[in-house]
Amino acid sequence: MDLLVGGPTLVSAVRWEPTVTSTNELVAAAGQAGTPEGLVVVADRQTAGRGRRGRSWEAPAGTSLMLSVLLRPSLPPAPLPPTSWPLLPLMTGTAVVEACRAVVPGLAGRVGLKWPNDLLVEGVKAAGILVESAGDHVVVGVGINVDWRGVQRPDGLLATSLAEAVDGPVDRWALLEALLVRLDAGYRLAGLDPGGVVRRYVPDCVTLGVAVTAHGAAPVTGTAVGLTPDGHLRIRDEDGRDHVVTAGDVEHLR
Ligand code: BT5
Repeated sequence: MDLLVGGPTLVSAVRWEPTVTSTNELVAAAGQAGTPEGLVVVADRQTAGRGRRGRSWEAPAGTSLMLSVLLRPSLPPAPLPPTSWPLLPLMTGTAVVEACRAVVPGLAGRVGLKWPNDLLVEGVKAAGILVESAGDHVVVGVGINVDWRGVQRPDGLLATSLAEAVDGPVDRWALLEALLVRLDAGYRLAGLDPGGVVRRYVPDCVTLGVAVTAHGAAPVTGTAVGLTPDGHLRIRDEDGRDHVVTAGDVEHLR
């Protein structure tokens, strides 16, 4: 189903699909084929949903909001040089947390972002973000567990959903609209003021001030003390030395 929307200016078309392999895969293919910026693909079910670093994203059919947006950040009206593209996951995280709070008021004060961009509700993951780029396009993928009440969840998965958190229904389509509006605004602001992406992200980042281990080639343990202007995580070890972590997985130790 294709429909045009007149609201957010970033969005050129929203395509809703019952089942796809991965919305990121579809939108990346559209990006390769020269589709203009602003295509949004939303799916009810993914058979090969992707997480970061080759991991998978799993969600029972019809219970989640799973979408990908095609961006061409080097083109006007929101020119964002490739050096600033790493800010896009943080910008997306801010849009996700703000949209969740706006549509589900009961979440206020209980949601936050684990660096770089997992949405946690009281410490448990409820949404993930996967930003992938190739050539001159970027695919922003978002998966939000909307209502998993009474639903058989994937084996062994520690996850929650927005509806479980507030013990009440959550409108998926209101959440989609709220998210697209905020992605649009965040993207435009990122083009105008890349430094503002990190400033807007910091208040929602629950990793800051926490004892963490960053798992990478050389694991680093210490306290997450801040972010660099590029959005990288600064960890201070027990000897008072600062380490800058640019990517990878961070474990909250308490
Ligand atoms: C992410 O990866 O969190 C990025 C997830 C992005 C998913 C969206 S859905 C729409 C778009 N199309 C795609 O194909 N992907 C994007 P990562 O940080 O690597 O987390 C993956 C890990 O989270 C998995 O290894 C599981 O442990 C866990 N996980 C998988 N599904 C989950 C879910 N629904 N809720 C919470 N945790 C989940």
